[in-house]
Amino acid sequence: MESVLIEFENRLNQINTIETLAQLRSRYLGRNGVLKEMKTGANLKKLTAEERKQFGIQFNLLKSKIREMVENKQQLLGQGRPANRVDLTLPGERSKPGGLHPISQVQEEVENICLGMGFMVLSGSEMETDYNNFESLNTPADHPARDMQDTFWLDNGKLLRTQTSANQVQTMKKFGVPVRAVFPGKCFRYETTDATHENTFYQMEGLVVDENITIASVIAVMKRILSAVFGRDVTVRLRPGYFPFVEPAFELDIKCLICNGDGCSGCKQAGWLELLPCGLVHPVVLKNGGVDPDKYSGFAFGLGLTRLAMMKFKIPDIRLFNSGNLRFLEQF
Ligand code: FA5
Repeated sequence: MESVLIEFENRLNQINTIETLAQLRSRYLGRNGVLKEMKTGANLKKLTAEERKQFGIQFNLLKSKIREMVENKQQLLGQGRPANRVDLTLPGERSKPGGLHPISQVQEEVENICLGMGFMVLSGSEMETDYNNFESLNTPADHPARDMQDTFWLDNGKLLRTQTSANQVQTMKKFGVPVRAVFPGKCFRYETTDATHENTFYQMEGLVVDENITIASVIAVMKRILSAVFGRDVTVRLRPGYFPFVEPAFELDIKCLICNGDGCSGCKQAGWLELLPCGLVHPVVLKNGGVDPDKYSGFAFGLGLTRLAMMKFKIPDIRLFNSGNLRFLEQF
């Protein structure tokens, strides 16, 4: 047995291609190879039972040694197991470039339009204090208007902001007046979802405080934003609204661009979609921001960015945006 191993080793040492290695392997381990011959050779019959047992043990050792040496040599020649092999004949793998989420695209577009009108673009915190989200906005704890926005309260006493208005007073305090800023961001409400309501959605707040600001100023800005986003004038309607932090308050609805006002699932058959409430900043809020309401006035609006993306891309169900559905997202 030892002589077989030595002879095999000598031959193996001379091998330097994978083809000749395969030939050597077959010569020793193949169906009619050296080892098979040893096992079935006539001499084996002459051995006693004990000698045959010893032969079997030695034979198996030899076989596994030869296998091991072949495998090592294979590795050495750069042709290891299939998993390690690089098959240059296979087609290449294409990497799919990612893209901006449709809401991010619309957000970026509106930010650029507002930057062009001289607004600063600010960001706020998604976790807010009760004071910033409600109290400072003329909405104390017992105010019924709190019921308009069901809130996710956190164990630490804070909340997930229900509206980007939470940044109004903070902005006035930080930058003083005159000030002209937009603050886009994610908002959260503990409410049942449907085709136009999500529990996590985006708004973009606009705030301008200066001398001689009137309701005409906010209407002009809102119209300018919408016609720039849609590349044409879109049909809107203004109706009285109510928010404790603006007076007077208005609701701006957009005529549904999916059904052109005929009624569809995207506007819940109304033909109109609530998009952009606004109003003149309440004197109490100006005071909370350290601003003199006798000298200054301001306007604020709360653009529903996710609903704007619905109208821009004609998406009939708001829930698709957060679905993580790649077949939906890959279209943008
Ligand atoms: C507010 O959140 C006020 N902070 C807006 C505001 C700002 C008023 C400044 C006056 C002055 P409202 O809850 O209506 O208001 O939300 C504003 C817009 O956000 C809605 O018109 C809508 O476009 C969007 N929105 C509100 N709730 C949801 C929701 N659950 N899912 C998707 N979009 C929503």
